Amino acid sequence: MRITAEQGDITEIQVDAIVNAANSSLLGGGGVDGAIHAAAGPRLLEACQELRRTTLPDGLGVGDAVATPGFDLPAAWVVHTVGPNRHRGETDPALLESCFTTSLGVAADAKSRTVAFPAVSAGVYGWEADDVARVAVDAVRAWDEENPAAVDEVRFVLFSARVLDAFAATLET
Ligand code: AR6
Repeated sequence: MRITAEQGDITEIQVDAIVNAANSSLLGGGGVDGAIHAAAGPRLLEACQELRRTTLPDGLGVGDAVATPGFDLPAAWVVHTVGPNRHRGETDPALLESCFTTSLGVAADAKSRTVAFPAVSAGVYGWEADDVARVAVDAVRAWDEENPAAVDEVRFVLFSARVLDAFAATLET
């Protein structure tokens, strides 16, 4: 698997699946979640509302993931995951690791060969970028070892230069 890091806006990335740092409601929010809903168009919110009415009446759990189409996005799929929120005392790295591994599994089940991730939990949810980078890179590498050739490429698409630096440094180790 090729694993890269770049600075950019994940809503513009041409991959099979982009991952959304959502919240349990799946009904949108700020940050990357707001940007993805704005770029995908209103059908994304309708698809999320449908999930809430059917399979996820209580919302999506922390560390879990679910796919919807990408609608107006260049990406075919959006894989929504919910990162741990440090401000609520969710400090267990296993929860964040699960966001990355579960999202890769959901993306692979949807036949995605290329997947883009943001820095889940590194914004509103208060995790340090260096910690997110370490957990994310280790999780993706471990998932690739367990699922050889299931996904060809993971791109970490980071909004700020500071977060890109954290991921680039981690990828060198
Ligand atoms: N492309 C890539 N990365 C982005 C983009 C973008 N367009 N926009 C922001 N980021 P956050 P969280 C970066 O807060 O910490 C929402 O309200 C951002 O700079 O989006 O998991 C949800 O609804 C940061 O580095 O996600 C939840 O309530 C990273 O994405 C809550 O925020 C994650 O920041 C989730 O918080």
